[in-house]
Order: sequence, then structure tokens, then C-alpha cells
Amino acid sequence: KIDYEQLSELYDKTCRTKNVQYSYGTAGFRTLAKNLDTVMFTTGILAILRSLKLQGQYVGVMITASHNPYQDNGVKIVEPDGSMLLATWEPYAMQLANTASFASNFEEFRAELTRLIEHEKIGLDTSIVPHIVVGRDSRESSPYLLRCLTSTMVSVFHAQVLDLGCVTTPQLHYITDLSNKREREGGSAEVATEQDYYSFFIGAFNELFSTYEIEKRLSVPRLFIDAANGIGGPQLKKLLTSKDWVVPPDQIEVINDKSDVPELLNFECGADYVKTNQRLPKGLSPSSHDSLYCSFDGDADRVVFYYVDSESQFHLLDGDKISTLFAKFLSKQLELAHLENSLRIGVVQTAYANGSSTNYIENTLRCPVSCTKTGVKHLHHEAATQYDIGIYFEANGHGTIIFSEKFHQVIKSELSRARGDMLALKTLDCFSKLINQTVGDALSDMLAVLATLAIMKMAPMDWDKEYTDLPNKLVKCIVPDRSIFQTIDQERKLQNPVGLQAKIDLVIAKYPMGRSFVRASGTEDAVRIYAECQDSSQLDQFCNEIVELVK
Ligand code: NG1
Ligand code: ZN
Repeated sequence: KIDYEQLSELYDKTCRTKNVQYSYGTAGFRTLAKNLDTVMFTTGILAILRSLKLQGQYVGVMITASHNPYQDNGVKIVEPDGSMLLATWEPYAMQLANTASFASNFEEFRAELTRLIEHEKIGLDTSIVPHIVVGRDSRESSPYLLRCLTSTMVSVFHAQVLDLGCVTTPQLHYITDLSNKREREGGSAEVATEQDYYSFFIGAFNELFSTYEIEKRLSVPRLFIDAANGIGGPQLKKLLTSKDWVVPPDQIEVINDKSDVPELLNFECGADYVKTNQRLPKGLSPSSHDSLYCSFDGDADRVVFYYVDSESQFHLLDGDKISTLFAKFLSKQLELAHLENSLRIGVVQTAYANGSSTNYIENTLRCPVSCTKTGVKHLHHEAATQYDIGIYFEANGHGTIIFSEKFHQVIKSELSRARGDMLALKTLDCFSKLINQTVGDALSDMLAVLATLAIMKMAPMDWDKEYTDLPNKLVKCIVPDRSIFQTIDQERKLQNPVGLQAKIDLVIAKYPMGRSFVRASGTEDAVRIYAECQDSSQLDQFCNEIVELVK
């Protein structure tokens, strides 16, 4: 039973940010931190309802604004299995938040809440205890917003709340999933912790190296990790100082690790900065051309790699390059294990993937490729439903690999029969553990890349030279109303404004290997224009011509 008197009191006290329009986008709610009190309050309640709906399972809530500037913050809900909030619940999140934001009194909010509870047939009189896992990134505004979020959880809903403190977004996803697995196993009932996360991934990394009986050293002399001055810094250090971590300390250096200086977060560093500007982040000067570099974003769910060649030329190894590296490696293992006809491997991309990468995967690796709309939930879904090994990465570095139930069964049975190429089978088995199965994870992806490079004895240059990116450009265009830009064909073609696509097609036809598409951003009030073509000297002109059509 809900104690409405208490709820009303907390509502008046907490919902201070009024008349703000909230929208639950691909990355949850995200805006200036000072405008988030109300939506934190309602998101806390929605997470409770989600848990009640799911028989009290742990539901995760993460407070983060990822790669956004330090003044921003945000919140998103995670399903019991570590995936993103069920799409049909996103409108509820918005209705509840916007009712609280625009309502003139508590009764209006109460009516909306009641409607939702009845619509979803959520039983409040039962003995179900809602379980919630909360985590936050390193932002200064987060502890306050956490109090807004959890204010009703214990007092009104008698929930059990597991507060992880400061963690990366993928850690929150992983621990939510693990908490439910532990509950299901009953018995031990030990609460899942951050330590479980480190042990699991370090364990898989070490097992992979042991399988090959190779020394636990990186294939590059030195790796520099740019932590974007976010939560990735301290979490990385916990991993690197863990007793099980055996890579020599002189091989890895963490930079931009000042997560305690708020305004440095994502400032001239991090994955988004490096990908967008195609240059080294603040704090790095090329030390040697055989070093490998990587950058996380502010909440460590994205990673991009890069290196500098002997002519001081910067080379980006982005999400597309990570996908292709994994596709090459895992296809080879499948072949060695003679499983290429029983297990289906595929790569999932968005329209932002470089055309060269798609061509390379299809024609050199001979591996199927799917294209989905922007937003990891679309990629994740395609990877999980179409393939036994579904590799997905957005060009910006967010992604992972999903291994199907069938994959695990086949590998287990082949291993138990101890026939065929045991090394390849063990590699596939270890690799499926090394990659975070719940969500894209900078830390786990990084370990998987390092292991792949070490096993394949590849230097950054070898990885890069598999294919050459077509020259490309991504620009933003501010328009009066971006909602008129409606797309079809996985966002690759415009349906509206009527006639615009035909004009775009005429421009594209003028440029050899030209490809361009226009879509409204889901996270910013802007239209994004992407263009690529063979000749870099024509790229600016190509892109400008499209921009002129859009303006
Ligand atoms: P929008 O703003 O819808 O283009 C951006 C990124 C996505 C994804 C989301 C969520 C690009 C071109 N778009 O989406 O890949 O990461 O933010 O954070 O990078
Ligand atoms: Zn992020």
C-alpha cells in the first residue's frame, strides 16, 4: 500500500524543477543538472513500479550524462537482465515526469500514478519487495540527484536499495544482472559487488592468455588510456591494482584521470572528443609510434583507439575498426573449430559506419552485415536476434558482442567431446566471457581488443591497414524544426520533406563512391549530415552542397 500522505510530502519537497519538458531519449533523461530534481523523483518511482511489475527483481538506475559537459546530468533505467528499459515503458517515464513537472498540485500527479498502476495491473497489496540497484558517475551534482531519486524508495515503497556509489554505466548494468542471477540461485544470496565485476573480467582475460600459453604482456610496448576525467579513471585503477591483474604495470598508463575536478570532465579529452576532432586528447603528446592509445567517455561505456605513425600522422581506430577486428578474429576461430556452418556470425552497424568497413566485412571477411537505426538498443536487438555471434558497434565506439544460447550449447558440447580444434573452442568460450553481455563497456571492450591483438600478434598499424576509411565528414545543422526530417530505410533516406531526397541523390551521383544521408538527432536539437566520398579534396564541397539543401 502506498502511504500517499508521505508521498505527497516528499513530492512537494523534492519536485522543485517545474515546467521543464522532459523526454526519455536513447540515453534516458538528459539535461542541465539543475533542472533534474523532478524527473529524478518520478524516475525513482517508475523504477520501483518496474520492479514490482517484475516480481520484485532488481531494476537498475544509473545517474550519468556520459560524454556531455560537466554541467549536465541524466538518469536511465536498466532492466533486470542488464538491458535498457523496455521501450513500452519509456512513454510512462515521460508521462510521470511531465505530469509532475507541469501539475499544479499533488492530486494531479497522484491521478497519473494511479492510472499507470492500473494500466499495468501492478499489485501493491502483495508481499513483493521491490529491489533497486543505483549507481552514479563522478559528476558533482550526482549525490544530490541520487537523494531526489531514492527519496521515496524506502519510506514509501519499503524497497531494498543496493547503492553501488560511483561506478561506470556498464558496471551498473552488469551488477544489476548479476544481482538477479544471485537471487535466483538463492542459497548464497551474497550481494553482488564491483569486486565481482573485476574478478569476472580479469578472470576471462587471464584464462584467454593461459589458453595460448603466452606471457601476459600486451602486444604493444605501451598503452595510454585517456579516462576523460570521468569515473573510468578510478575504476580502471581498481582493475589495474587488483591482485589478479598481471600485465606489467610499466605497460599501461592512465591519463586524464582527475575525476575529482568537476569541470575537467570530458573537456578536450575522452572518446567523443577524439572521434569528433580526430586528434590526440589533452594531456597526450605522441611518445613513440608503436604505442597504442585509447579514450573512454565520461561514464566508460564507449572506447576508441588510435595511434600516431612515424610521420606523426594520427590514425583513429574507431567502433568500425573494433567491429572488424573482432569479426576477423572470431570468424577465424569459428572456421578453425569447423563451426562456420552451425553458428552464424554477423556484424551490426548504423548508417554512420564508414562505407569501407562495410565493404571489407562483406567482401573480404565474407561476413553478413546488418544496418539498423542509430541508438544501441536497435543494434543490440539485431545482434541478439539475428546472430549466434552478433558483433555490434556504433562508429563512436559504443558496442559489444552478443553470444546466443545456441552458441553456448554448441561450444559446451564440442568441448565436452574433446574433439576438433580445442584451442579455437576454448578461445571462443573465453572470449564470450571477456565481453560484457549486457551493454557496450569501454573496460571490457578494451581488454578484448588487447587480448585479440596479443593473440594475433598485431601492432596498431596491422590492425589499421586491413582497410582504409573513406574520407568522411559529420556536421550538425540547426534548423527551425528538426521533426520534419523523417527517414526510412534505417535512416539512410529521407521521406520528408517531400522531394529533398531526390535532390540529395543528384548531388551524391556527382561524387565517386559518394554516400550521404540526413537525419534529425535524437539527443540534440539539430539535424546531422553525414557524407563520405573517395576523394578527400572533394569532401568539403560535397558536404556543403548537402548542407545547403537542408538549410
Ligand atoms: P543522435 O544525437 O541521435 O545522433 C548520438 C550518437 C549515437 C548514440 C546516441 C546516444 C552519433 C552520430 N550519434 O545520437 O551514436 O551514441 O547519441 O548517446 O554519434
Ligand atoms: Zn557514455
